[in-house]
Amino acid sequence: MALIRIKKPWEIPESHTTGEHRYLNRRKFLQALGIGSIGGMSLTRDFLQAGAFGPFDQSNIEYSQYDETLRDQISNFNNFAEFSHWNAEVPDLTRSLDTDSWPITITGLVKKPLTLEASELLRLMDMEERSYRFRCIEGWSMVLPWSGFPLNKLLKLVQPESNARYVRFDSFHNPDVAPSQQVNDWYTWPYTEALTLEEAKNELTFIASGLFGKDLPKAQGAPLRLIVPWKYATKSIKSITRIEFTSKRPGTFWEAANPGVCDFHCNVNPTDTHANVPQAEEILINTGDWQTTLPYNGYAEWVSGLYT
Ligand SMILES: Nc1nc2c(c(=O)[nH]1)N[C@H]1C(S)=C(S)[C@@H](COP(=O)(O)O)O[C@H]1N2
Ligand SMILES: [Mo]
Repeated sequence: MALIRIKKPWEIPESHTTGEHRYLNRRKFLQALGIGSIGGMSLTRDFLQAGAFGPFDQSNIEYSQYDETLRDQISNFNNFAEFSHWNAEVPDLTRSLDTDSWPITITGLVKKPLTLEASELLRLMDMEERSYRFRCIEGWSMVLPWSGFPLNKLLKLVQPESNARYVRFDSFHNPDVAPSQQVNDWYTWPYTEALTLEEAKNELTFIASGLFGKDLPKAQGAPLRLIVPWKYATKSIKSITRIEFTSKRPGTFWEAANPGVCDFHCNVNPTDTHANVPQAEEILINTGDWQTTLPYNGYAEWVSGLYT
């Protein structure tokens, strides 16, 4: 498939991209910066204690008490509730997820519903690479080079009906593979997210199949995930199995699990406080600098019109 490089006004210079090595070691970086013991860590801890991500064992977040080896393991750190609340465990646990054969259903209020393998869908699309800011509600951010295609291209393929107003995305439900789906019965599985149709059509809204020029790691949402750069990373649902066009607003995973985490839109907003975490600043993983969080994560010019 062709990889097209198109310069867009919202593009971030290459030099600002978070390096792969540094990205993979983001937890270690936070520790090296002293964040593991003082500022950011307590910020994270307060946040977690506020129950933002649901009930779990608090002892799991005391990274600093573990030895170097374990800290190295922690360096792979991904939020993936299906596998573990301990983000460090996620990369290992995702190994048993079979992403080779991955049917995706696109259904609901569309003229041309589709069910096909993720790999077949990718063959239908021209691939692009896009560096976007990625900002979690926990207060970390990075600039990551995703590859994939704009969701808008898929919309053109399936042709939403005139009464379609929302797009719902479901992740997988497979308790045999995902341990939290066996035990965390306070959650409603699958992890599900949604956008308005207008948000889905925005040129920034992206379906990613790769990162740093390689296939997405399983812990990162292989084979296909959503990337919505002006919203908190929570909205960027991983390992999509189903996309449904609806007339009524779908509920989302976090609205059901803990409404304090995010509202439906979950747009990056520096004036918000989410679950006791003020959102005015963020730590940039590759430099360790704190920087001011921008409205809509810096993409206001291209998306604020959606909300007027
Ligand atoms: N299916 C699924 N998608 C998900 C999540 C999840 O738990 N399950 N977590 C979200 C949250 S809160 C974040 S911060 C990002 C983390 O993405 P990363 O591991 O690629 O950094 O994925 C989002 N997508
Ligand atoms: Mo997150």
